[in-house]
Amino acid sequence: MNILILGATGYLGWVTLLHFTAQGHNVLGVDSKLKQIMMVKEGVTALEIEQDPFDKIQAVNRFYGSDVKLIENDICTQGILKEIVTDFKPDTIIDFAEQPSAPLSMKNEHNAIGTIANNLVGTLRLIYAVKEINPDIHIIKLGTMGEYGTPNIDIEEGWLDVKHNGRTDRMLFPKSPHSIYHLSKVNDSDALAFACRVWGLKVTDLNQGFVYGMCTPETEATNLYPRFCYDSVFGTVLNRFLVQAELYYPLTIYGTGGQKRPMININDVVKCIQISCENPASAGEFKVFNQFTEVKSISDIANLIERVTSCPIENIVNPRIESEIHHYNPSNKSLLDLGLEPTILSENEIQKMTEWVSVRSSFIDKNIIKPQITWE
Ligand code: USQ
Repeated sequence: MNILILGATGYLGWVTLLHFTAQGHNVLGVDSKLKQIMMVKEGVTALEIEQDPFDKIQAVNRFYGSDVKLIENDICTQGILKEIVTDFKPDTIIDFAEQPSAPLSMKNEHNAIGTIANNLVGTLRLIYAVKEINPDIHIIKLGTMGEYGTPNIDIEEGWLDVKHNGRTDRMLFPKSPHSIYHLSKVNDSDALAFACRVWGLKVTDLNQGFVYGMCTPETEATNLYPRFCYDSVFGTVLNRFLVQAELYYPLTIYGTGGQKRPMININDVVKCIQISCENPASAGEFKVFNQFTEVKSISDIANLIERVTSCPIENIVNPRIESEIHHYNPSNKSLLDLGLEPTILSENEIQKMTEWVSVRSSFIDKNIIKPQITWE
């Protein structure tokens, strides 16, 4: 297959690029370097020195004997994506190319508007490129479980059967995001569902839980790992805790830690994307998979890490506005039915990840751990 990956040098784009390259697919990556630019602006670094992405791609091609190419450009710019899609002729486009941080989106008006604009414009460029050049292309879009928020009913996969005044319909599941970033993903989903409904595009929207880890068979084989963020702006909670444990910095539970979140190991992300590629949506279908493997409260996660590392825990004032006591029962049946075998967060898995972090401990910057951005 010809697979086009947007946001190819990011945390998830990178492992996806490696995975499909290892399988012998024809892969093209596009990345605007937005994340690196935002990290510099926020004064944060990842857990390794940022390698030049073109050098990393060369290393991939040497390792696999492949011919992966990387284009450094912004898909939000008019015409760019149409040109790429015309030349490369993808069968599938996997889109990770977004501003990914909830805290950054809540920092101020400028960042809120920047997040909504960047994410929605990129999605619209993608929709128009596919619609005008080849509507048969399967779009796989990375969405988030955070689109649903924490409703007081069980969360279905994208759609809800509704009975109202004696009539029934199948409607998009109501969304209640708790950050501008998550709201931007709701906008993306709405735009993509519209494109399926009105123009017959084929879309799979992957509503993903927070991701943790760094190891996939391909990152280990090539020793080419994704960018691993642990700061309070771009790091996801479990990755942050792993680095905090290395420092013996009390694990920063926001609030009581009673908030329950869906989560997924990075290795399972790659498996889910593969399953989605192999089971494309049909023309006009807006398919939604809830992409997570486990649900845990933040306290449960911290307690597990404390057991393995003996790092203490601290409940700090929650910088976010979110429920800390709530019902949470989302379905993830579709991917399991299609053969996903979940990696479970075990003490062994934590041990293995902390060893990976430990080797890179000289890169840790203690000053970027404490949250600075609040939802107020
Ligand atoms: N949290 C802590 N301590 C920390 C960091 C976070 O208790 O040091 C808590 C937060 O309050 C939140 C939860 O952990 O309740 C998750 O926070 P996060 O920063 O790991 O994730 P979040 O900003 O909610 O969003 C992330 C990714 C996003 C992904 C989403 C899935 O940035 O791309 O889609 O996780 S979901 O959690 O379902 O929204």
